[in-house]
Amino acid sequence: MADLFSPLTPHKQEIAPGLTLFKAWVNGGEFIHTIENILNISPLRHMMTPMGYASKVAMTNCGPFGWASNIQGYQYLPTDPLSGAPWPDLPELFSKLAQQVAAEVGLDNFQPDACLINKYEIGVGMGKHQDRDELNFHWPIVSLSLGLSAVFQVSGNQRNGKNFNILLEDGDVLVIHGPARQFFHGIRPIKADPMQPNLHHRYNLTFRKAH
Ligand code: MD3
Ligand code: FE
Repeated sequence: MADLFSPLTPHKQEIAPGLTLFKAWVNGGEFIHTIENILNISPLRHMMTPMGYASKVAMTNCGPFGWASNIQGYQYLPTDPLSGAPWPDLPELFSKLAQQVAAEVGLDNFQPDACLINKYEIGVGMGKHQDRDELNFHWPIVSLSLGLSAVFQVSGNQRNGKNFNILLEDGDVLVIHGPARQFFHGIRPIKADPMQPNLHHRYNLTFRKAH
């Protein structure tokens, strides 16, 4: 019998046209070692924003291109500004997941060339924004959530539109494409989970095609 303690069955849920949530799609633990290998090469850092303050979310990248922010603005770069070396390779574990879930929403041949890794400590969120630094909005953004849960807020094509809240839990994958691709979205400050006192943060991986 299903009870509160049974793991959730993986399932696909269309929240809105272009916004598809894949609940409990992966075993989050299987990704952590791979992420740690990346962080040893390109460590997490608090990037400066064009507004002149350090971002509260810690970030790094892997893949041919990495998203970077500084006082000048945002851009995709082929090398890590901290080392001058190329970003760590995009692991096959990541690119296969991104390609498989994109195919589930009818987008064949999605080959991400950028993976942004965001780390949220408790109390940290991300303000409302659009993702528009990529060349071709035909391609989706595939997001993987790991660790602590987050409340993701999306308000359609207007920053101040009506908010829709979506819970993103460990192992959930969200695919954003088509009419949702330029939706405004943000992350509410992360809360500790009294049921999982050993969890202290959340990771989010976004797979993108920058070029
Ligand atoms: C909906 N990251 O890195 S991922 C980002 O959880 C970002 O770290 C959040 O927003 C995070 O830019 C949310 C899910 C996501 C990503 C891009 C979207 C949802 C989106 C673009 C349009 C609409
Ligand atoms: Fe975003």
